Amino acid sequence: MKEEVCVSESKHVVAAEKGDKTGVSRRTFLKGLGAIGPGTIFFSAGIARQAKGQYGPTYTDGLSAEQLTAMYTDMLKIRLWESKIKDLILTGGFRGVAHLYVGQEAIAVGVCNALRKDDYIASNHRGHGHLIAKGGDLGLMLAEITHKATGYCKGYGGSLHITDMSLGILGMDGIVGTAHLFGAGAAYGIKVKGTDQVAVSFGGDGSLQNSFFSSAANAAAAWKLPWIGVIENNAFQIWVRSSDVYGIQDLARRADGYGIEGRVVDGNDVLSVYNVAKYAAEKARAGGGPTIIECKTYRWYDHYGAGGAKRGVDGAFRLGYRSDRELRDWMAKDPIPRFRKFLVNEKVMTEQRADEIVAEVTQAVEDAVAFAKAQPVPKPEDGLLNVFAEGAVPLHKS
Ligand SMILES: Cc1ncc(C[n+]2csc(CCOP(=O)(O)OP(=O)(O)O)c2C)c(N)n1
Ligand SMILES: [Mg+2]
Repeated sequence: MKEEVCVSESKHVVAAEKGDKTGVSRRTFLKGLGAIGPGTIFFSAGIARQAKGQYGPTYTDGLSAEQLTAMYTDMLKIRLWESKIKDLILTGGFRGVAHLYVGQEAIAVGVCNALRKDDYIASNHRGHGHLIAKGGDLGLMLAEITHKATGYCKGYGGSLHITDMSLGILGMDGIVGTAHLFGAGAAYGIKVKGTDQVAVSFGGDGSLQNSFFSSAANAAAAWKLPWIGVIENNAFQIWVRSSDVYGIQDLARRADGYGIEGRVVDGNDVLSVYNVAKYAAEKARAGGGPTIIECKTYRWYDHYGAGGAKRGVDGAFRLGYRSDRELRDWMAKDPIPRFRKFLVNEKVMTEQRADEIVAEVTQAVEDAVAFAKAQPVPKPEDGLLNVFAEGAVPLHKS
């Protein structure tokens, strides 16, 4: 199966490079892409030429050089912003908690770039990356995480509960699996409204373990909802290895039992993730129902916080439940330099431009930190603000 898919892809690329749009249809091709397993490198020069507008629609479906560069920038934003949080935690005085997303950036950026601004995402406890990729503001997010009064949720939510409805961000949630319910629920709302939006939920490999996921998947299948369930298989549920608690290797196979199409993709390859998400979103908009996408990846830090990490150094080592060698092997598959190399090789951007982007994002992160530090903390007397609805009819007449 995997080999067949690769063959049809290369045929398609050759056809596209010749300007021939009659080869493998885009939909068939994208369907095939989703079936390729981790570690497969799909792309060739065709994508860059397409990005420069030399060819008609191919598998990038009009991703411009600007969009590709923006995707690279967003991945860096997640990496540098979260690395800064890790350093702040280690420095002491960081008032908050963080489940770091570092290592998984290609998933959030690949999926969110396949969406429209008015599409919804529902996120989980490891959700900073999802929010940044959907357009979340670095300063407001950091203010919220450090419980400042001007943060996204006025400091009441913290890291696990950031929402921005103007960006279609339905919220993060610390209860494992609930994002799938929120996503499928939003998809039901879309169906009732009759719009062509889609709703995506992000969950880890552990998010398949409870009834939130099964209720969401079952309803989405039965009612053909425009729902995309993204499973970020980062190999662990806290410190429990995923392969120790599942009898199947590809969690996307769970989709079969609900009558949903399941796809497995290399979660460290942003363009592979993008293409599968784009396919799933187009299918959902056209009334084709849900898709479950499993993205194979690895988290670089501990379950939460900065245990095993050092200031200015990537990754958390000597954690006891995983070997340093395993982490180093995954760090060698770092999605960001991999994408940078691709973009430079394909002349989408120069090394110099790539360095400038690193400098710009570094500055943006410093600005976010300065902003968050300068913000006031909530006043104790405001503790009950936003807890009870104001102007509601009283329960009891006095
Ligand atoms: C319903 C529920 N059960 C247990 C927990 C405790 N808990 C928090 S995160 C986590 C592991 C989640 O693993 P996974 O879904 O793979 O996400 P990851 O942390 O790897 O991104 C658990 C068990 C919880 N928050 N909610
Ligand atoms: Mg996990």
